[in-house]
Amino acid sequence: MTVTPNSPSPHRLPVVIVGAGPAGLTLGNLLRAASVDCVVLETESRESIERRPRAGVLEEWAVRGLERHGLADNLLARAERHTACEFRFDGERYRFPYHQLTGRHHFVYPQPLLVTDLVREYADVRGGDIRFGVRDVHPHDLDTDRPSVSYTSPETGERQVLHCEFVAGCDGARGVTRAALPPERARVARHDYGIGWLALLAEAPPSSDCVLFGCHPRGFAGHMPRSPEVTRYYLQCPPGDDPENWPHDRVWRELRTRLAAAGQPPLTEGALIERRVLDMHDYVVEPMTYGRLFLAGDAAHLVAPIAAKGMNLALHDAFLLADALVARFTQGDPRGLDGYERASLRRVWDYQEFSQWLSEVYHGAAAGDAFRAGTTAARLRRLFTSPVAAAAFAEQYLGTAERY
Ligand code: RFL
Repeated sequence: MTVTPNSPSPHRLPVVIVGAGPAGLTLGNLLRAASVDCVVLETESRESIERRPRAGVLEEWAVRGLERHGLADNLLARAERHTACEFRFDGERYRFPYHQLTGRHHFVYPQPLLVTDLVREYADVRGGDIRFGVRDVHPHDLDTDRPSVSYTSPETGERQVLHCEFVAGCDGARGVTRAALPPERARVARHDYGIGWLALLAEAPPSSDCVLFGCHPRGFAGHMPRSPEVTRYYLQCPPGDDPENWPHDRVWRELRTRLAAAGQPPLTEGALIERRVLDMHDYVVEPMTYGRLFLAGDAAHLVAPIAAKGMNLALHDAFLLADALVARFTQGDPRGLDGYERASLRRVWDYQEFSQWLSEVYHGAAAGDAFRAGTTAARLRRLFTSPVAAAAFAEQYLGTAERY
């Protein structure tokens, strides 16, 4: 397909995309490929979004979706395939071979690498217009058929206005587009877990070939390989805890205790290059659409990193919204846009429910409640004694249900 470059000063753009994370960049690439003109606005610099460490686990359907649109060449060449995860509890290890059960696997590819690939493809290969470092972004007139987005240019300090037909709000959990929903129309369904996770990145090779979940009376610990040099770890901690309370020695002592399993070699330690506390919570904003505004990704729904689902949901929205906008612009067909929210939220709520379920598995042993500790242990045992329970878990963990 021939792709024309964006015109230098488009009069009325089909789409303005606010935010250059996985959702906004995937949407931008798909629109460019279908010759639907758009501009992406991003508050950070290119270097900053290409370095921001976050997710790493991608589900197979999401990778296949990127591949179908020519966006997965590097990913397929470099990502690791994960075929199992391991629970550690009562001092033993229990390997859960999900590939053996389902024929499916996870891809592990750090989010900064995916973002780097998507920016390069959008800006350098497909000639897309992306404006970094913009400030004070505001959407306007969303409930009319002539919306616009204004921002302050970092080069000139002047206000610029982009007139458009649709606005895609892909600006993440701290963006501005969600706030454009009138409060009387918006409902934010929120769930607080009442726990914190100390999220760590260690300059250390993984200590196992797979993801490890330590379900320990002192609290949850997680081990997530990211690359041969870097490993993500998590430690359950009080919500709002200060990362300064977690010096190097304390971190590694807790990780060793909570991830201990008979006969296993000690963890490979390394310098901690990221240390931040996440207050674990989920939310879903409804409606996800308002007039000419369509929210996508974390702007619309956040799922705590318990089950590694957030980036996958951001990509799911981008695929749906791109298909819907392309159908609207190329065939005048509005049905995709009309059904966008419903199609997105079915998977979103399913993943939210799974995260809640899995949270109890991770955190129940440390709840300080003998009853919850007992039911958590039963949940864990069931995964390794009941093939039906194992199959159901694998389907949810991998996001492979036939219908949502
Ligand atoms: P993003 O990635 O937050 O991108 C939003 C972009 O919008 C910009 N922005 C604005 N731009 C213009 N105007 C404004 N007013 C703006 N305000 C903000 C931001 O600078 C940013 O560039 O949202 P998106 O695209 O919806 O993608 C969501 C994912 O990033 C997120 O769900 C995942 O990172 C969640 N997540 C994980 N998801 C997975 O699927 N698998 C994982 O393994 C996984 N691990 C994680 C995670 C999130 C984590 N944190 C930090 C909460 C691990 C962690 C530690």
